[in-house]
Amino acid sequence: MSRLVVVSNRVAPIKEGKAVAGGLAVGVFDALRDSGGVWFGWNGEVTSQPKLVCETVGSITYATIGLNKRDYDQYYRGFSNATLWPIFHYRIDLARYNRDEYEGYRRVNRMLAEQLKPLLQPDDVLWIHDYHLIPFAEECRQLGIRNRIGFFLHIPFPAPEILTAIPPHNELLKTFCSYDLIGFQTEVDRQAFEDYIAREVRGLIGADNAMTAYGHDFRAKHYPIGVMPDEIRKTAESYRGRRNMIGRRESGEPCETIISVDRLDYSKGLVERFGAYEELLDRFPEHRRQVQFLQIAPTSRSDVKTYQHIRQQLETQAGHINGRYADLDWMPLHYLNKSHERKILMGLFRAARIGLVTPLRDGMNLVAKEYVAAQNPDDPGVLVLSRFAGAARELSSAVIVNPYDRVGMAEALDRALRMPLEERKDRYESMMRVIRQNDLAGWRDNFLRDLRGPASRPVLLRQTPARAV
Ligand code: GDG
Repeated sequence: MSRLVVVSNRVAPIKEGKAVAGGLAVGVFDALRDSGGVWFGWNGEVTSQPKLVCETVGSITYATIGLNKRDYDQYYRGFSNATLWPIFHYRIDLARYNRDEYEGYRRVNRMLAEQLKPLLQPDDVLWIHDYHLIPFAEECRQLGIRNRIGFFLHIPFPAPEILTAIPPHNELLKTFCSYDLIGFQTEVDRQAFEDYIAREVRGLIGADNAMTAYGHDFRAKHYPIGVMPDEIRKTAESYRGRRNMIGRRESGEPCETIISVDRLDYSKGLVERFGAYEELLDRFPEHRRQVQFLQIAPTSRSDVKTYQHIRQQLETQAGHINGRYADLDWMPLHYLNKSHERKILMGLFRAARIGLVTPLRDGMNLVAKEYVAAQNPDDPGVLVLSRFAGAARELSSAVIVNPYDRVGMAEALDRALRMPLEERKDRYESMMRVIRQNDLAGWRDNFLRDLRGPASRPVLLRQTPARAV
């Protein structure tokens, strides 16, 4: 089997024999170990003199490099996280566009491709991850790299009307079409991409996910990312930590727990969620003192301005809810900005009666799948899930909510808190069937099988006339 070369914005620091952290790292790690290969990307450091460092552990070489301050500001904080992230999450209102930052984004992609080139062998297969690296294949082609290159987008792909708000959208999408295979989380995302290719570029849409645009033949398909349900269940079962931290009031009397775990990000809908919880306590007084809400939200991208703003907003809201409802022995809302060990999270998921996952937009949302996989099959909790999470396409047996509907979310929480055991079990079993079917290994193997398979030969099915501008 040909070697695999994985390129992602950040490379997870992995040492042999040690547990690896998140879902993506585990999925990619197993594929790299099986075929041998290279994991290449930014080491997370900002330094004046970046230097490529290669470290080989077993069959995997970790090749990492720092970024200088200008590259970090323009490529990472700028175009990636202040333009692409908000626009791909439908938040044009939070996006800014700066031409220098876009130039920086292109420059860093070129620099990364140049650094990777000497490490490549002729039959290596390259798998590039996420929105930071959209032009990466184009830069590789410019350098004469002819290897098979695939890309997986972890975040949503927006409808063309939103995407075209990015001034160089055409140039950006042209570079996107240099990949041999483009993977999306859901069919909705793939369809949005196809709409752009058909309407804006007059590309050719063929059978079997094949497309031709800007003179390139490629395929675009959806591959929903999954989790490892058995590992999660074992971890959750074995967690014997401070179980009393949830499920009890100070007085020792039992109460139900609602849990949410998200990076502190405006796309995750935390402000709307806090509002819905307040509405629950307001509208359904019988739940007061009987329920507590645990929100774990480790900070992320704290040097991007919009992230500082949302943090202040949430602190005010949390203080307001606790000030209004807390009692001597009952704190309605526990809001923690710290990250926690994975085994603690899985144990908390299992102990919580409700998993509340309500992003305003999310590529997939692994927390939704992790919460379900961690449950006790004999007494499972209820997943309350936003219709705007990619996971809602598969987990249709969750209680599906619209995160913009504060009262509707409060009613859904009330319903979930009262849900009888039989209904909870039915919903859990139906969700587990999907979670097992589309697990993390399946996601990775399906993508790599298609990437290593025969090259795309598009058949013309439809070509849309050019739009009047
Ligand atoms: C992007 C897309 C897509 C969270 N807090 C802690 C912690 N986590 C873990 C969760 C979960 C992961 O981080 C978060 O994954 P999500 O999928 O929920 O969200 P993003 O970080 O935005 O990920 C998303 C994903 O890529 C994969 O394709 O699903 O749509 O936005 O695994 O459990 N882990 C630990 N401590 C924490 O405090 N250990």
